[in-house]
Amino acid sequence: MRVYQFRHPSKNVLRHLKLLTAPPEVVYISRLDMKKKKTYPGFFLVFEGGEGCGKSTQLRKLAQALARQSLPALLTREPGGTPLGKGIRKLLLHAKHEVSPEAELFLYEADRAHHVESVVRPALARGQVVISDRHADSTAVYQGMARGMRFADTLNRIATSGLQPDLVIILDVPPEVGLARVRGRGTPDRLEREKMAFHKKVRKGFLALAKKNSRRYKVFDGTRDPEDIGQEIQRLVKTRLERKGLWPRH
Ligand code: ATM
Repeated sequence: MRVYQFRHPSKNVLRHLKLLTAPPEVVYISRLDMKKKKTYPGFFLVFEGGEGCGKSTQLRKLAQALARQSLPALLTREPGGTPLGKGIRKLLLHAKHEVSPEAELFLYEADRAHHVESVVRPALARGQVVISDRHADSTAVYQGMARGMRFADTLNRIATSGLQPDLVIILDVPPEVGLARVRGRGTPDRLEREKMAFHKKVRKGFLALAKKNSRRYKVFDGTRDPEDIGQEIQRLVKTRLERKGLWPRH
């Protein structure tokens, strides 16, 4: 059994408990991001953005371009990248009943924990390129920044066990534009039905993340011609894969 605790206990506390070192079954959240970080030979790429930003189109284009270079990528998504996740996705997006903000946060993290452990980490360990339609930054933004759930980042660190994407591509569109695109697709899901103010916070949240780390996050204007965006994304990804020795394929 693992026990999660925020900080490593001080020497005084350990002495008081008559322990020389901290019990091994305790996982310290403050240290989680050091665990296994960047030790995989694969490449983890994530697409993020608000509703109707064009993620699916760009993800497909990139996967096709990589396949042409004999570099097949593993395409996956959150929520819903595993059989368990598919059930969670249904609960989250199409529930007829109310979902409390806390339950919503835990369901996204449950999907993520299982997805990272059973799909993403094994593929990265095999040296594959993994492309995920959304990951932890969606929780940081939707549940953390837009809903105001203070523990979103902490729970993300538990669910991902410190795994961080090599590159996050954010497709940025004004919510008015994105929601108009989505409306044309049929019945809006639970999150698409949120107020405009919520969607504005989501957009602001993604841009704020990108500002903090300009190496990991790249923002593309999602209102531009999808062909042009696709070409730019392919160039960027090629450079990053070259740096990691994954392009060209040997
Ligand atoms: P997609 O439709 O892009 O797959 O995303 C599902 C929804 O789940 C999306 N909102 N809508 N509509 C964003 C939302 N979401 C979160 O709120 N938190 C998360 O952690 C993730 C992964 C998605």
